[in-house]
Amino acid sequence: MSSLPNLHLSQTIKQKAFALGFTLCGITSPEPPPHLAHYAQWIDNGYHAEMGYMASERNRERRADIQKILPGCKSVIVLATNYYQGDVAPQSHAPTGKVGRYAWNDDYHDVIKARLLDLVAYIEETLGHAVNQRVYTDTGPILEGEFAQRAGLGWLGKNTLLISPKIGSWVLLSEILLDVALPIDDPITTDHCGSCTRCIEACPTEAILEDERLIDANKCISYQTIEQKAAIPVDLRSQFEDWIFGCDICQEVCPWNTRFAIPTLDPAFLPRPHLPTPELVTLLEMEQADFSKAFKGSPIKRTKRRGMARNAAVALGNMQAANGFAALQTALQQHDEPLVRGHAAWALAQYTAEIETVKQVLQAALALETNEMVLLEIKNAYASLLA
Ligand code: B12
Ligand code: SF4
Ligand code: SF4
Repeated sequence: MSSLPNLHLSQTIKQKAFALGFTLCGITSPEPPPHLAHYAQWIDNGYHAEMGYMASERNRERRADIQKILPGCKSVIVLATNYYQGDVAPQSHAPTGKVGRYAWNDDYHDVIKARLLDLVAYIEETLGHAVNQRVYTDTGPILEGEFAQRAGLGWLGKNTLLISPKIGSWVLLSEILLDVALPIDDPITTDHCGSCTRCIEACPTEAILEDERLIDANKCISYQTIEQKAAIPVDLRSQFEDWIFGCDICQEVCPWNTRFAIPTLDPAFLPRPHLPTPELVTLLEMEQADFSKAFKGSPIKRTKRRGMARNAAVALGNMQAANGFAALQTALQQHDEPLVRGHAAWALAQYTAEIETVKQVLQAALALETNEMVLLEIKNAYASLLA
């Protein structure tokens, strides 16, 4: 089988990829990505926030040259998986938060990695020998968007995401680095964003830097609700609306999605019950055992119980949800995590219609609280009511 012409091999790899559930597949060379200067600028300006793994010397070198990941790499198979599920209405009358679409289902890292390994097994079977390879889906030191663009899957939009002219940007990227030379596909070199700036205008925190074509992660709701382990900066909280895990605004407004997104039929990407819009009070009050059970195998476990309770408190404050008030008051008095008590104080101060009650609640908490960080949050929340 090793005498198969490689053009035929690349076609059969693509057919197999589609059979395994991948939506798009292209092949590119392992040459360094051309926009490394943008990546360096992103790091140098601190736009990576606290994501130290994006800035380490070792990972910078590997992103600049994937031969450092797989010496002898001859081609890169780039795959995209459609996860668009169509619209899902909230399933509860209680106040609910919004979760980024990519996290409505089982953790895609597990789902896609298994499929990548199946594709590698197919390649080895077809060639009749083992290959040297690495598989990644958001898990490796690779500028995935650059390789996807070069493999002809789409272009990188002003929101910095890979947009396929066929189905838009609701896709997850993955790659197989291979020591087998394969014919490479033509890149998509046209910037189909044109004069559109909808994502930039819609981003509530102005995280999209138009001129640099980069995201400032410090300002991005996705970063703050998922990766941020400490307090969310006070000046950003009121702009999060009801987003509690990730953010899809810059994709929801993109005309390439409103026109071309196709709902997936892939069972692995269908939403878990109640996940697109979970109840905020439930999240705020969840004990560890319930959190672990509810989010087993879900991307949501990344933010941990305390991160999710923190995010739920912020969303309840932004909504000034009537039946959230008592839960926030209890959280301020009793939650075992100082992070959650502090954000509950901020959230209560957003209930401008209840200003006198909130003052009393905050004063009472001030008398009992011992944690320095929470005390500061309570004092700031109280001061904001006097302003
Ligand atoms: C770190 C990270 C984040 C950070 C920072 C995001 C960012 N844009 O930098 C945070 C936590 C904020 C984040 C959020 C999200 N992420 Co994220 N994230 C990543 C990760 C791990 C690295 C991204 C990166 O390298 N950033 C560094 C900067 C410098 O890169 P960049 O913004 O892409 O900029 C490049 C281009 O703009 C390019 N460039 C500039 N000018 C030009 C011109 C041309 C012509 C070209 C080709 C390139 C180019 O230069 C830069 C260097 O290559 C990737 C996985 C990976 N390994 O690539 C996933 C990834 C980008 N994320 C993904 C997703 C789904 C999301 C969210 C939608 C999740 C959510 N719902 O909340 C949001 C979207 C936010 C957004 N608009 O970017 C997907 C995107 C899929 C797609 N369609 O592109 C990826 C690819 C993961 C995956 N395997 O599918 N993410
Ligand atoms: S994910 Fe949300 S906060 Fe981040 S850049 Fe897009 S619209 Fe802005
Ligand atoms: S909203 Fe407009 S500018 Fe933003 S990524 Fe989509 S097409 Fe490009």
